[in-house]
This record gives sequence, C-alpha cells and structure tokens, in this order.
Amino acid sequence: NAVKNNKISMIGVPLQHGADRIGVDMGPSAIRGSNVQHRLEALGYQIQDLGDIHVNKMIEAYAAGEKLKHLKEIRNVNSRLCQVIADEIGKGQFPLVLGGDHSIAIGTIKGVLQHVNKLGVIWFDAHTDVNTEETTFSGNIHGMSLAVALGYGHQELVSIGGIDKKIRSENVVIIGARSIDQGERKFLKEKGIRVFTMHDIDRNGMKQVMEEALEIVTNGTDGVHLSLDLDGMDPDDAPGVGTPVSGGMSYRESHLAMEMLYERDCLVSAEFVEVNPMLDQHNKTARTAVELIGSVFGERIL
Ligand code: EXY
Ligand code: MN
Ligand code: MN
Ligand code: MN
Repeated sequence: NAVKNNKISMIGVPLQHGADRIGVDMGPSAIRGSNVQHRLEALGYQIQDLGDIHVNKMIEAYAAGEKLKHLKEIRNVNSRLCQVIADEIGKGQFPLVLGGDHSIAIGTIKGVLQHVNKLGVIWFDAHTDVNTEETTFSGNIHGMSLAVALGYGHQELVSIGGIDKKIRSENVVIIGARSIDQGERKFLKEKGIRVFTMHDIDRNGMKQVMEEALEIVTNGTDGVHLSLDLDGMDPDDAPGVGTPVSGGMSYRESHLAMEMLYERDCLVSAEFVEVNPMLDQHNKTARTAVELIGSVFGERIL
C-alpha cells in the first residue's frame, strides 16, 4: 500500500461521456493545477504522473434508441484505464486516479481486481450509482458504475477486465448518500449493501460511521479502494460538480473520514471524481479535492 512503498502513480481520466454536463473532462487538469503533486511530495511520496488516459472527444451522438449513452467510448476508456491500473499495481505503485465522471470507477476497480482478489470499497457519494440498464432514467453510465463493479449491468461493461473480476456486496459501503432512485433502493436492499446515509452521519457522527464502515470493508479483504465523488460533500464546500445535492458532508466531516482511512492503513488505490471546473467557484472544488488527497495520504493539522 501507499504508506509502505511511498510510490504513487497519478493517472488522469478526462472522461465526461458518463455524465450529462460538460466540463468534468477538465477535472484532472484542475486538480493537477491545484498542486497535488507538490503536496504529496511534501509528505514524502514519490510521484509519477502518467498523464491522461486517451479519451476520444469527437464521438458521435448516441444513436436514437440506445439506452446507455456513449457506451462504446466509455467501454474503451475504461478498458485502457483497467490495463494501466493493473500494470502500475504490478510494479508496486499505488494508483491515484483523477476524474473525470464517476463511470471511470469501472476501469479503476477492474484494474485493481487483477491483483487484489478480495477488495473492499468505500464509495463516498451523494448518490449510490447502482442503476442498471433496466432501472436507469437518465441513461448516464456514471450512475451505474458501482453496480457494474459488483457484476450487474450491461455485458460490454461488466466484461471489462474479465467477467469474473468483481467486488462483493458484503465488502462495500456507501457513505453520504441522499439521492437514491427507486430501482437503486431495491438493488441495495436485495444485495444487502450497507449504506450510511446523511441521516446516519447526522445521528451518529462521522467518527462512528467511519469506524463501522472500516470494519466492514477490511473484514476478510486484502485491501480497500476509495472511490470519492466530490458531490458527496455539501455543495457549499464543493460547488463544482454536475449533480449537486444539498445537505452533504461538511468539509470537516470529509477530512475526518480521510484521516481515519489513513490511520487504518488499508488503502490499495484511490480515485477522486466528478470535479467540474466549468461549474466551480474559483477552483474551490479542485482545491478541496487536493486537500482531501492530502489527508488521505497522511497530512495532519499539527
Ligand atoms: N441516479 C441518477 C442517475 O442514474 O442518473 C443520478 C446519478 C448521478 C451520479 C453521480 C455521479 O454520482
Ligand atoms: Mn453526451
Ligand atoms: Mn458517483
Ligand atoms: Mn454522485
């Protein structure tokens, strides 16, 4: 993991085809521009910035009647990402992925699964991203990526990196949810996925939520992946996201969660997604992402 080998590979994925609003493809450059590399180097890490995964910008508009928008290009980008993640972990590097819309979690997780058989996942999000082609209202694949990682959804997505490579519902927690579609509710219940909603955070506090969450994702697993969607935070603190939902996790709650993750020393990979500089205020969301990255890699106030 990161703390043992101190070597991080940074990978940008300027993908926006999984989301409806343009601009999220500029997320990686906004995060890099907020000095993520220097911040991590100051903590003693060696950073290799691999640049961006190639994304074909000039894609055809999705064909009428095609339910999943931009399926082919999203499959291609995630296949490439999966390979890069697998290669980097194979070299002993810790992959830090900068999004891009949340559909990139498919490639990241499938890549990690080439090396880590039993993978725990912390999904930090206002949404739960467990729609399938049967339940989706929007057709946007960023609302389906967790379902795909669990092995449910379109075969073109589920088959990336091998159909047998999937995470298990008992090793997944979602934190910060407050916008869940009807079909997703059914899915979460059927699969028995543990969701810590904003209600749970209000009632029990982030400390207790994270203690329970860490227990679930580390129990019987060989490592944990952090998939952090910036819209999990309150839009006051992270306004630059395409699907903001009010009443989110505060700046301090989010940092506490990251600090507790660092203390537990269980991460094998991490991604920070949905930063949309076109919707942001003075780059606040990208800067917040970099500050959260600092905390998850060991930065402390004192
Ligand atoms: N559940 C809605 C949908 O499927 O379209 C909204 C999904 C938003 C997904 C964001 C990134 O987490
Ligand atoms: Mn589009
Ligand atoms: Mn998401
Ligand atoms: Mn979200």
